[in-house]
Amino acid sequence: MSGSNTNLKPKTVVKPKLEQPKMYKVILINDDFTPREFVVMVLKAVFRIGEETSARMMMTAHKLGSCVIVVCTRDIAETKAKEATDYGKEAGFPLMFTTEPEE
Ligand code: TYC
Repeated sequence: MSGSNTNLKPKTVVKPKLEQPKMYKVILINDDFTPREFVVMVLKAVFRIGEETSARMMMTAHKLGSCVIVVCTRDIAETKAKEATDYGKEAGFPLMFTTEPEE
């Protein structure tokens, strides 16, 4: 009889796993020439970080050599790092921001 052997068991549902995009750190590198206030200004302007946090991040880089500023997608990290580095370059300072993949 037609339909008598219809399999009513639900098929295994394969839920596709959405891959999380790899995240990248934007890192502020210390140097001996860029004025502290200039570094703080760049952090505020490019990364929209408040005065106090910017000052704290600048001092971390100043004392330890570097400081992670943000973690975001590769595209945004590279764009922001270039924009911030260019700010320094235009003003004649060796201010440097780099990017690296998060562990
Ligand atoms: N070290 C610089 C100075 O003493 C200030 C500075 C801090 C520069 C952090 C870069 O990422 C930096 N003028």
